[in-house]
Amino acid sequence: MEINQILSNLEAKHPGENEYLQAVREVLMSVADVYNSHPEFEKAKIIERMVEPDRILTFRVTWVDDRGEVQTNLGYRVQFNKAIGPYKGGIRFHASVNLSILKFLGFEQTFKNALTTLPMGGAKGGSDFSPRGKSDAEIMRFCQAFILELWKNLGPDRDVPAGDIGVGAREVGYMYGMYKKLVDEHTGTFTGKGLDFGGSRIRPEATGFGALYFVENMLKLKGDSIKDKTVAISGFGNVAWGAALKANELGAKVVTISGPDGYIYDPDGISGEKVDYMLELRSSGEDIVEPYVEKYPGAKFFAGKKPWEQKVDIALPCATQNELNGDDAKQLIANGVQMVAEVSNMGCTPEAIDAFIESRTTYAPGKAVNAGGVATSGLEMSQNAMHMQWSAEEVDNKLHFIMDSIHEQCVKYGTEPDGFINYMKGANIAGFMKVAHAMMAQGII
Ligand code: 2IT
Repeated sequence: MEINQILSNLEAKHPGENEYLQAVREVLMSVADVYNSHPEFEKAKIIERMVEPDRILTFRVTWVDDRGEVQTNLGYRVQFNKAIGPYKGGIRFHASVNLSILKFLGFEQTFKNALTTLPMGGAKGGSDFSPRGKSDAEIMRFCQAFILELWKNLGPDRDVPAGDIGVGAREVGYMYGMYKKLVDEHTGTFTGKGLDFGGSRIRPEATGFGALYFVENMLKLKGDSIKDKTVAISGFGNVAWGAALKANELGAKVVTISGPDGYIYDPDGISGEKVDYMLELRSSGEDIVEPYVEKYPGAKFFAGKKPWEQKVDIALPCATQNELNGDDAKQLIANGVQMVAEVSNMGCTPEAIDAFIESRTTYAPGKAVNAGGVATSGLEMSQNAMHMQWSAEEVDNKLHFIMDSIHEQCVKYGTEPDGFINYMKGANIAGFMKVAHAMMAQGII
């Protein structure tokens, strides 16, 4: 069947699931030529099978808040594809969470995990529970209630969750604690655990570190380096923090971070204790960045705006899906941006990606750039299975090697006749080919 026909059938079947349809469209358009040159894929209906999750779990999560009121949220786990390994992917707690968002994330995760070189299938889960303003005790009760429903479907060789937006070490600790109480086995079925109970060194930093290793690779190929480049980062969570740390370490100057309330522009650079302060801002639980300017008066706060209006060399969206749109892209291009690397999942809208590719601005998608996070989760699984804990240096070296390899795969499949590297196409084709070959080898199941 024609790719366009598959897409319109999917739109008819899942109306209104915009994020999911957006993610699927991007991958299918990228792989259309390759797909059409492999009639055996079409015969086995590889695409029709790949775009639907293996299984979707939906459940009610009821818990009691600090005032004694009963609260009910929705919980989900989308087990998308296990052709190359056990289901693997994060859990998101955010008011915006719905099935479309988790299906897009699970779909992306499948290809991202394929790119990591490690044997992991794709999944994503979460809840519309908002951690904003919740007490520690409320977060714990919610995490426990969530796992009481989900635990039966998890396991070290079955489905291994981790963090995502709204889920960090604290939430993973509470979820893993309840999981372990129920199964009575210490098999490390979550990643992003605390260092004292099976967590991996460098996992908190890994998404940001990996992203900067990827950016270094892109610059190196252009005969350039990141030293003295100005960098705009959005977000101020775990991913933005790791990216800011590594960007500074490599000699770049980070000038922005952002939150739902607006963005901070700090012309002196966000480095040293200012990067540590991001963690403090985050742990306040208020989800705002404005207090930064009270602490560091040399910086400016722009209420309700996004950092993409600043003139920078490199833009790193690190917040959430579709956070950089066509107008933002045009503004960045007009200001002479040299490179845009998505660290958030699907951070750019299709219009933004088109604008970058048309103007031959180097752009790389989240599934390649941010894969260091889940790759290090894979390394945590290996350490748990071996009952070992590696040094930070050992994990970091492996992460670096994996990011170099992902970059290589993108260049292999994404180099266009004029020499421009279409990283989106490269990442999509490389990920697709691996999953498709694994599915072909395992028969019609
Ligand atoms: O989007 C992602 O890759 C993550 N949230 C991390 C997933 C993981 O299993 O570490």
